[in-house]
Amino acid sequence: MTITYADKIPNNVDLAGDKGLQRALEHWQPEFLRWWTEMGPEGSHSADVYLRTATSVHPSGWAHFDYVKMPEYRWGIFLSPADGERKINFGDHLGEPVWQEVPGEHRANLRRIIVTQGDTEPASVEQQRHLGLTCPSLYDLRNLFQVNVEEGRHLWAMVYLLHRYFGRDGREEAEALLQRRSGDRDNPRILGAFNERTPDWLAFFMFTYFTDRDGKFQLLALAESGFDPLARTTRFMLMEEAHHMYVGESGVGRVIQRTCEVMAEHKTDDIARLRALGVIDLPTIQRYLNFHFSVTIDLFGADVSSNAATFYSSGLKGRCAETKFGDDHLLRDAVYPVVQVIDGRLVAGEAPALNALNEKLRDDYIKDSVAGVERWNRIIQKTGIPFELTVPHKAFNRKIGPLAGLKFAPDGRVVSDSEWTAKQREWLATEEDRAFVASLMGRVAAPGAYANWISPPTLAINKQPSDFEFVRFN
Ligand code: BYC
Ligand code: FE
Ligand code: FE
Repeated sequence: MTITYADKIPNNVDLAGDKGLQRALEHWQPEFLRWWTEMGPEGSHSADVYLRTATSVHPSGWAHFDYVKMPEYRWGIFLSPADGERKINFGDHLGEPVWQEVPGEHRANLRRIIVTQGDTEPASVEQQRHLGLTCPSLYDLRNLFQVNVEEGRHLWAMVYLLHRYFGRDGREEAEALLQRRSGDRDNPRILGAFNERTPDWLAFFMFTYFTDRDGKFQLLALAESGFDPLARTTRFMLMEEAHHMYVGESGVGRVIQRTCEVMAEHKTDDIARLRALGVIDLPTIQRYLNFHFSVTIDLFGADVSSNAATFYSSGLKGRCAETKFGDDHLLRDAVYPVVQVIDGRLVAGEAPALNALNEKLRDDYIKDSVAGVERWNRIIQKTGIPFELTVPHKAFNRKIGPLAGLKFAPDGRVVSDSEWTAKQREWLATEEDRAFVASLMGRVAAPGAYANWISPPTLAINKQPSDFEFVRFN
């Protein structure tokens, strides 16, 4: 299970033992680097960045920290250790040994899941590529770059599976992953949220809090897969994912902290005044939150989905923490609550649990998201400011599933088109909000200095002081 760093492509899958595969991946590697040079973080290529690199796949001590030029980052293929006894824990193949090769009858679905997962990784790097130019500190810049290189590695993780297990069409899909572009009209990324812009740092922190958390839950579901190489690769990805969500949660928390300090100091909640003082008012933070939350919960797919049922029954994608459920793991007779719209009203309904697995995962996700928002509220409470952030109702601003196209307030009330038009500006970040936030985004790149709109961090990276030179420009 040790990682071979002597190879051109670092790995713990004995790549050297499969010359054909090694050659194919070594052919893809320069294409990946071309993509990174063109679409990776702008203006970053010659900087030395204090990054962590995986040195072992074991939960303890897998990271090594050092200065790296990002194009020289050792992207590689790391799978969590195999468990020789592992059985399929759900669906029609329940109790059978996990698959080490792709079962023919599930090949197309498996490839589609891997491609969809893989597509989000470079998409997020593309979405974030301009942010380095407006970093609020070297600490934050380094965190952005860390997230970016690891999303690049997540792409490698999926490309390995495509090359190793899907032959020629896998190689073609791996190439297409470098050709689609976030937001491109002709060749966009596959899922909606990955074609939105991430134009400023508040959007970045919201994205890593909310959207990387979709990554966590999808990866948890794939970590249950009966296709063992997918389960093992997603298990290792989850270890990297934790840091991405931390960047988001602490980032938004520091923005809130700073705003509340200025509110308390100047005894004001006047938005114009706070904006003039150079901090982001809490209602604007709420509108950003509403946007990122609603766009992200769309990523779980339709509430009732025959695809989801098929993925589960065929053993490809489980529930988050599948083995913790005390039920039959077949779900043939079970039901699950879903919301329905009847005569323009939201009504509690029910669907076969097998078909409602997207909704189940979305609900798991919502619970996890709400917990962090509560932690943000505690930051506000501690400063004595009477304001509470809330997570909108899951019907709000949906574009996928039966709620799409209907109009709901953040509290879940059905609203008329005219009320939506009148209130939308209170509910979702407006062009004006975004222009204001953009106006704060100057570049702060001296060690130990922080932009006025964000508090310094409270936790160190690898025990380094907060005025550490996390990025050295050359
Ligand atoms: N946008 O039956 P349904 C991450 C399509 S994030 C556009 O409900 P299904 C990361 C759908 O494809 C984790 N289209 O779909 C985070 C289908 O199309 P067709 C990413 C959408 O298949 C931050 C149709 O609508 N991983 O890692 O049950 C930074 C019917 O829908 C969307 C995964 O997603 C959408 N939002 O569910 C970096 C895991 N939603 O067949 C990285 C793999 C649905 O009609 N993916 N559609 O043409 C899956 O498991 C499933 O594809 C989904 C969709 C859960 C996403
Ligand atoms: Fe990722
Ligand atoms: Fe991530």
